[in-house]
Amino acid sequence: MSEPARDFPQSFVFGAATAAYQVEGGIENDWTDWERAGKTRTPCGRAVDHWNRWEEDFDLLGAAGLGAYRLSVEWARVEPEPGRFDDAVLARYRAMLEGLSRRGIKAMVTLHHFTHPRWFHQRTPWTGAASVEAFAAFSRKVAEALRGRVSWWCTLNEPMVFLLGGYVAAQMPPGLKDLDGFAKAAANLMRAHLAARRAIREADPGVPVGIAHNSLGVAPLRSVSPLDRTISRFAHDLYNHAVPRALIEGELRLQMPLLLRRKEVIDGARGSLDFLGVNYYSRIHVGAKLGAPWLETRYVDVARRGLTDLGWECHPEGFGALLEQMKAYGVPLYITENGLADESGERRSAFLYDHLKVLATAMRGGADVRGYFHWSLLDNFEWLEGLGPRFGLYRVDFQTLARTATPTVAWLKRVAQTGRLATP
Ligand code: IFM
Repeated sequence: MSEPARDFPQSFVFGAATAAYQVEGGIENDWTDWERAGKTRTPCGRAVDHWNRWEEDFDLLGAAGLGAYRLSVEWARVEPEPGRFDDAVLARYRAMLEGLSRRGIKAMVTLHHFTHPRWFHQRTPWTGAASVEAFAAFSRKVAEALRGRVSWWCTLNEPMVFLLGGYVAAQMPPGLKDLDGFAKAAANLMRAHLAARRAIREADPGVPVGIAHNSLGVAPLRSVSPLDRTISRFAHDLYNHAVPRALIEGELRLQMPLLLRRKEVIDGARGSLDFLGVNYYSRIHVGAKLGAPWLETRYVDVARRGLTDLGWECHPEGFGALLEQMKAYGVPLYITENGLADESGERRSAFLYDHLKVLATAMRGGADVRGYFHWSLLDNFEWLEGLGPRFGLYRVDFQTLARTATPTVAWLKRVAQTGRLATP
C-alpha cells in the first residue's frame, strides 16, 4: 500500500521561535527602563532564565522533533556601551549555536527584536542617519562572531510593529507620538536592513538574509461605511505591505488619509530580501473615530471560535489571503511566527492545525514557503502584558521555572516527522 501524500515536502523545516529579551533574563536595556516606569504588567526580570538553561531548552526542541530554532541576539548585551563589544557574550551566543548544531538543529538569528541598548535612543536614534551605521556595526560584529553557524539571518523583527508602537502609539520605547519621526525612523530602519545585509554578506557569505514581518488580516469595523472601508484599505496597505514593498520593490510608501503621506525611494533596497518571514496571529477590524487618534481598532470574534487569551480573533482564512499576497512578491517565504496565548494549553493544537492546513493549501497553490516556526518554544515575557500570557509549546512555571510539555508537543512532532497534517 502506498503512503498517503505529504502535506509538507521533505525539505520543509519545522521549528520554534523565541527572542532574547523575552526568554533570557537578566538583561538591562531600554525595555528594562520602560518596565521601571511602570509601563508593563510585570517586569521581565529573569524571564525564563534561558541564558543559563539553553542546553535544557535545546533538548526540548529535539524532543519536539523540531529541526530549526529562531532566536535573537541581545544588542544591549553585545554592545553595552557604544563601540565596546563584549567578547564573552559573543562567545556565549556562539556556544549556543554550536549546541544547536550538535543537535542537528538549524539556526535563524534575528538581530533586532524591539530592544536597544540604553545609549541608543539618546546617541543614535532611529530618526537620525547615525542609527544606520550603529546597527550595521553591531550586525557586523555578530556576523563575524557567529559565521558558519547560522542558516538564516533575520535583520529586523516586525519593523512596522516597532515603528507603530515606538513612534505612533507610545507603547514601547522610545515612547513617542510623532508621525514625522515615524516616517524618518521607518526609512532609516529600511536603510539599516541594507547596511546590515551588506555587513553580513561580507562576514558570512552565501547565507540568506531576510526580515520577519508581522501581518494581520484587516477588515472594516462597519462594512456598510465607505469611510471604514477606505480606512481599512489604507491600514492594510500600511501594515502589511509598506515594509515588504520597500525592501523588494525599493519604494517606501506610508499613507493614511489626512494623517500621513510619504513616498521615498530607498537607494539599494530593491531586491534586498533573500526571504520574507511572515508572522501571522490574527485579524483586526478598523474604523474611523471622531477625535485623536482618528482610528479605532478592535478584535471581533466573527466566526465564534472564541478569542485567544489576549483577546485576539482566530482567523486562519486571513492567513491564507495574506500568503496569496506575499507570494506575489516572488521571494521565498518562511512563517517566522504563528501561535496563540492559551493558558489552558487545550486550544493550541486546533489553532495550529487550522493554520497549517491553510498553509499547506497555499503551498499547493504555488506559495514558495520553506518553513514554519511556532511562536513560541517556551512561555515567556510578553512585552506590555509581562510574564502572563502563555504562548509556549512548553509551559513554564514562572516561580520554579520548570518546563512541561503541552499536549501540542506530541502532535506537532508527528506532523514535523511525517510531513502530514493529522487532526489533533
Ligand atoms: O511576543 C511577540 C513577539 O515578540 C513578536 N511577535 C508577536 C509575539 C506575540 O505577541
